[in-house]
Amino acid sequence: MACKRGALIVLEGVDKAGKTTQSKKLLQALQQGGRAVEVLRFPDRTTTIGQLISAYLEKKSELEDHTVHLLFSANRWELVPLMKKKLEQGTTLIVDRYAFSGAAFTSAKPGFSLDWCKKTDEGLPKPDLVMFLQLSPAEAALRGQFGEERYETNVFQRAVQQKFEQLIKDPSVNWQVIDASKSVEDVHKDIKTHSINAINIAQNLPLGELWK
Ligand code: ADP
Ligand code: FDM
Repeated sequence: MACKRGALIVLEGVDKAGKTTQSKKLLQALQQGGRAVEVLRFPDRTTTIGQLISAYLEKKSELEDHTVHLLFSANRWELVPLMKKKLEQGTTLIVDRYAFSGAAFTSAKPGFSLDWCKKTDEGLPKPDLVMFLQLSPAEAALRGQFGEERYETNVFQRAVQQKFEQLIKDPSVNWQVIDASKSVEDVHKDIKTHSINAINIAQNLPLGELWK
């Protein structure tokens, strides 16, 4: 019998919403349940393209805005063969940021339409579930100062939040909005429930293409 495919599960949200914390907890919970599962994060700073992005985010280099958008997108496309292989082998992938961050962050810059920003990611493996960790800027501020990286400012993060709110309205994507202001354990419970549901549904469905 052919092996059932893994699910593609994405966590999105503004800075400090808890994506990294929850990715790790979901990984552990699914592993404990005996499932094959791995975490990926974008940008993947380990590749050659990822190193260019990392230097830009750390303000060690300057890149033209369209150029860096294309690099973020290329950084996802270069991982697609590996992602497809793992999903086909039955491994569920938990992804910390994906094309939605790509579109939300670039379109928060002046002169970029959301449509243009989405184009470069059209056709990527479509997530079976995208959980948006919803947290107000005021609550995010209580979780500590912003770091030193590019984009880590209140003004920019608010603009990004508005772009995410537009993206969430797209019914072609299985969005679930998660109240990220709850305790780590309570947020985890919500995320785990949605994820197990998505894994059960995805195993009998072909992998889709995003925004196509
Ligand atoms: P992100 O990856 O979205 O930027 P992190 O998971 O790194 O967010 O969390 C940012 C900070 O907030 C960390 O210090 C983390 O311990 C804390 N944090 C995460 N989730 C919660 C929560 N539900 N309640 C309070 N603090 C949290
Ligand atoms: N980011 C992330 C983008 O601008 N575009 C993208 O496609 C992706 C995946 O890079 F500010 C931004 C979002 C964030 C930064 O930071 C990556 P973390 O701390 O590695 O998530």
